[in-house]
Amino acid sequence: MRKHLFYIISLVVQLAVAQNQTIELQANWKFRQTETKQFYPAVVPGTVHTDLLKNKLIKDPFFADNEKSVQWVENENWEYVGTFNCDKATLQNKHIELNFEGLDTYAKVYLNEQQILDCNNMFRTWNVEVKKQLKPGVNTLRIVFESAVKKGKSLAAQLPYTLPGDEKVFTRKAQYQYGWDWGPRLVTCGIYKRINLICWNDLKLESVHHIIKTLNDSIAEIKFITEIQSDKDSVYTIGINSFHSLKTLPKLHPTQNTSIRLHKGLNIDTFDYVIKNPRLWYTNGLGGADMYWVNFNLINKKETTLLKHLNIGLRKLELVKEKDFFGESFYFKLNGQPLFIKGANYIPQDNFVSRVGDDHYNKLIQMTRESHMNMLRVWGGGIYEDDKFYHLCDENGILVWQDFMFACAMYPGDSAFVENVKQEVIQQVQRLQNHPSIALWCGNNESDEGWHNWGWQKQYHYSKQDSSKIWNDYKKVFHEVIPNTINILFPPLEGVEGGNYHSSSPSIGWGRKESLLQGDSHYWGVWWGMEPFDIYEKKVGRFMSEYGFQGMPDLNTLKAVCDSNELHLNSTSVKAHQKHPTGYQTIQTYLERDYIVPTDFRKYNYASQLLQRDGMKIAIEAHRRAKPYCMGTLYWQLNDCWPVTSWSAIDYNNKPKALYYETKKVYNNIIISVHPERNQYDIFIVSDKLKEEKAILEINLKNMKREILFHKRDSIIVKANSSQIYFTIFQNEIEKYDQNSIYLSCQLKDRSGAVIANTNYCFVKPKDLQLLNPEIKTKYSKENQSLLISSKVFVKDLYLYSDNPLIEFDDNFIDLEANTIKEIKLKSGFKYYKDIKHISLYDINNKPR
Ligand code: BMA
Repeated sequence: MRKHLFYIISLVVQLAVAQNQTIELQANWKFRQTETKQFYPAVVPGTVHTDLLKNKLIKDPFFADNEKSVQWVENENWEYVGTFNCDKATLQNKHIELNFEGLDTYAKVYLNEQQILDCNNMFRTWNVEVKKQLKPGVNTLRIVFESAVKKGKSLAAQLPYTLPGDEKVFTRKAQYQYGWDWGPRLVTCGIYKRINLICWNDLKLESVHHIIKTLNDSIAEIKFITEIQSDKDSVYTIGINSFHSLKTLPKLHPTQNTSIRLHKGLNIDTFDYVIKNPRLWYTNGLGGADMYWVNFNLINKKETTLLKHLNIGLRKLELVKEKDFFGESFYFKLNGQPLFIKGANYIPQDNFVSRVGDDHYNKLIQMTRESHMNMLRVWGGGIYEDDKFYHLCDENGILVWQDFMFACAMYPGDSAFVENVKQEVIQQVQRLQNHPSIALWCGNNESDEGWHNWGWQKQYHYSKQDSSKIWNDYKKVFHEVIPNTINILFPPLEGVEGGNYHSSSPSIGWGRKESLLQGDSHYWGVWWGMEPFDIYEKKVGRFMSEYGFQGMPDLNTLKAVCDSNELHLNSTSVKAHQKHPTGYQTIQTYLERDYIVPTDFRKYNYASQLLQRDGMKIAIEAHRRAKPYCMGTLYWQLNDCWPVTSWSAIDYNNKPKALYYETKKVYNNIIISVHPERNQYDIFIVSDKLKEEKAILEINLKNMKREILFHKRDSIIVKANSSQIYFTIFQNEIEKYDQNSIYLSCQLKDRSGAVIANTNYCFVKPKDLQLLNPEIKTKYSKENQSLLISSKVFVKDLYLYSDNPLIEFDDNFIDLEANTIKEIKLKSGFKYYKDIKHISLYDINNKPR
């Protein structure tokens, strides 16, 4: 049946070809540095750096410290020339447009030597009518990119003061390209997205967006708003139909036809559409992310032409900001129910985003789903992501907190800049608002916090007038232009509290106590403030949108960018792949607090990942336990844009770090969390489920040989959407034993005995644990493509690894209980199982070298 549906859709698409056609422009591209003679072949979409690399004109900027040697590229201007054929049939169309999905950034575009465009914003798309300039046969497109760094500097020089963020803030371009504390400085340029040729005759549907007017179990009333370009005054019939995307049996909802009168030019029309008994869209972990496929058809007697196809999800999402006893709440309600947010901050997947393909998006969003996240925050120093990203988030029930692309700086407020931002906002909001995943629009990352807390006024010697001008410019962009533009496009709905715009993240800087009482918080006392991990237990705000700690990437990822003799902490290459000014020292200081610090590089890498995991586990559990005071946790950061030691859970090659495996556990719908209080340990169970659950709680105090020193077993009911203490064990019970060689094992089981949640809690720091020699036994099961691992004693943090990067595990950095068998599946690379090796905490505590 599914196949059948695709036939219907593709038939409609074929008919559509007669009317409207969008074809990716296929041209032969070459490029050169302006004012030089030699052209080289180029790849579009692409960037100047990737083209220079392909032509062996620069070294790989990701390898060793090559980044330094390519800095000259940003100061040059670059020219791209593409030739393409245009046949007579194409030229017969009444309208032919060139559509540039993305040009980075200052670009003058010439078609057959006539200038057709002057672009200044990487985040906008550009459409030009080119029927007049096109000719039959060979046509030439020439695009000249001016150095964004030079242009930014010249704009900066026109102001009487320096803006924090320097030249980058004048250019609407991904800010991380200028270097970040996890990314290299690679200020690139180029045709980084597709160029399309759009041909049409009578009418063209420019955009469709929708507003859900009513939504309940029996009815969804939707208002579609269309923008249609018409070539003449005429009357048409538009038919809307939809399919529910049930995996097995798509259900067709009947077509609803409306007759409309179009005038020559741009027409804005609205269409009401009703779906009976709708299936609502829910986030990952709470039910299906049900979607509807909606078609807009042009109907005349002879044929039906598809004008537009879109996927929508039916959900009601509210951001609830309500004054309360403590301050002000900040949480989301999904379809009427408070929703605890679990996720991470997302940055671009590469410094050269044209290299990020469908497989990268698929893999990363799959990993996001598998780790039980229900939100990603697309951080403001990167890019508005590709459509593919949002489609995957829709389908997987991952909400998106979407920052506008401004970060950690102050921006100009002149009319040209503000108008440019306004056009960017219109385009991006229109492009993305249809996605059910879009939860929130946020003005910027940490600009408000920076202005109020980072001492810029002193650092840049601002006069009173400078200060008020800069702050007024800020307010113009983030308090007026952006929210007003969103409101015009999508007026807030009746019955939905709050808006879906938040001017800056965090609401208040982490140094101020109010930051934990209202709004969203970035807590950086750990890492930037060097505070111990335990402080996370106290510093819990209403919605924790950033906090984090660094860990090294998978060793194979580092090996791929370092010569083998460089694999040590003092090497140029390893240092080059750390962008925080005191990054390695900070890791070292925290390591010394909790671990015996290994000198062997692999063990150091392993320990750094454990350390990062420990910190995040403490933070996440504290946030979840504090529900409903705290209603969200997004750690910094999900991923990387190059191979680097950073705060990420998943490295540049999509290899999971210890933190990623922990996320799979600690973001589960139900978790057990042990919380030390003065003379006792409280056992919390946190549930994000919408229904209560009967379960059995088992608490066992064990020694390293799994002998049980204390035992408790209780039938309990885990309350829906709750955090509660279910048991307390007192210090005097623990003190009977040597605390270095015991651990508390807590398990929650369902009635059949299957484990729903479990955790092991140690009473001393990892460096003080007295572990026994594990003598690990491993069996390989060909049938299950898995490893069966066992040991006679408790094994802490067993890490399986291989020099072969093809091998991937479904779990790792695990605790192995004595005399039990743990099965670890190989997600890929099983045939190389013989290459698998392991280390565990024992190897660090007992053989530190
Ligand atoms: C956060 C982010 C980034 C930065 C990270 C780590 O505040 O917004 O600017 O990379 O801290 O320092």
